Amino acid sequence: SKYEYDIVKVLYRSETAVSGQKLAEQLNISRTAVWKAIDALKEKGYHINSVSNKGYTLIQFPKRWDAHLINLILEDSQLFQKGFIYESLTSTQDEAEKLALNESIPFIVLSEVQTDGRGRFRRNWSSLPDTGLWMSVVLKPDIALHKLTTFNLFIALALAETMHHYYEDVNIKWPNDIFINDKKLSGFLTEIKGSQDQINQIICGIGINLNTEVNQFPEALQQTATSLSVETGQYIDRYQFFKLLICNIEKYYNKFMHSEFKDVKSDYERYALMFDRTLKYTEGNNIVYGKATSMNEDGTLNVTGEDGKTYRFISADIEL
Ligand code: BTX
Repeated sequence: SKYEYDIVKVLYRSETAVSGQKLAEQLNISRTAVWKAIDALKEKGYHINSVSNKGYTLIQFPKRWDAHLINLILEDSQLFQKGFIYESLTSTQDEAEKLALNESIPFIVLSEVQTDGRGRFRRNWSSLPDTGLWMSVVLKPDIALHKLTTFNLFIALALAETMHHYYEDVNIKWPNDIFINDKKLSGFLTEIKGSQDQINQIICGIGINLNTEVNQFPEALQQTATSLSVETGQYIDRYQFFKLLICNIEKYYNKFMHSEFKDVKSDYERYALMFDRTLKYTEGNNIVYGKATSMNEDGTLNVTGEDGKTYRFISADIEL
């Protein structure tokens, strides 16, 4: 019925159970209409708890992304005004770029499936339905190009902090990935628009495996990829995750705009997985096996190579 979304909205906003009586009064409908709508919502995959004498509580959102719900959550965001939700896209990056032509304020794009999801250097990003979060975040800052170099560092912190809420030992693989137990849980990439040395648009594409089972991953990824549900042993409510993620992106985007990397460097280093172990670093044609020793205040990484030389990487590809 047309009241379903109104009921969801009231339950979502309420911290305590809401009685059928109160819902009926608030929406100016009959108790029967309330029961019917609640039943229909349960049918659609909402977990709604009903306790006699107390009322209804929204326990869990349905599985699929829904534009109403995403925009309901975004009502609490100071940064993002709108969410564009799709069943299937080639890549949320492509769609975000098109939409950005007509939007002057930050927004997000989510798709249930990506048929041509991409990673860095045109690599493929596996984006199955229901299991993950495939999102592009469009930001409209007005910043000098040199400031952009730290953007990825702040985004990595937003992601790591969100996942840390679900799992204790989360790691950042500098500069673009989140790992748990040495397996890839998430990756992101940043595409920009601007002129000369000024940036006025950032499109950050974020991919996170949430409820993927190991055997659902393409075979080539089964040894190297993981999901939050595999690691925690729990089903992840994608809406609750989304809500927390948006909150953290907002928090770290503000930090990016108003402070410097050195202010969060120690937080970053606590998450980082590169220290005290030999890894393979590729930057351009340069391949180095070495151990990261420290980070610099500009976010670059110091690595001592097996050849004894010291390297300072700006953005290397790291293999475990
Ligand atoms: P990346 O180049 O670091 O990672 C791509 C590599 O990661 C692939 O070559 C593959 O080995 C591995 N991989 C592919 N899919 C997965 C997966 N689901 N889980 C774990 N490992 C995987 C990282 O690039 C940036 C990825 C950004 C993805 C988002 S999704 C929303 C947005 N739209 C889009 O097309 N890309 C971004």
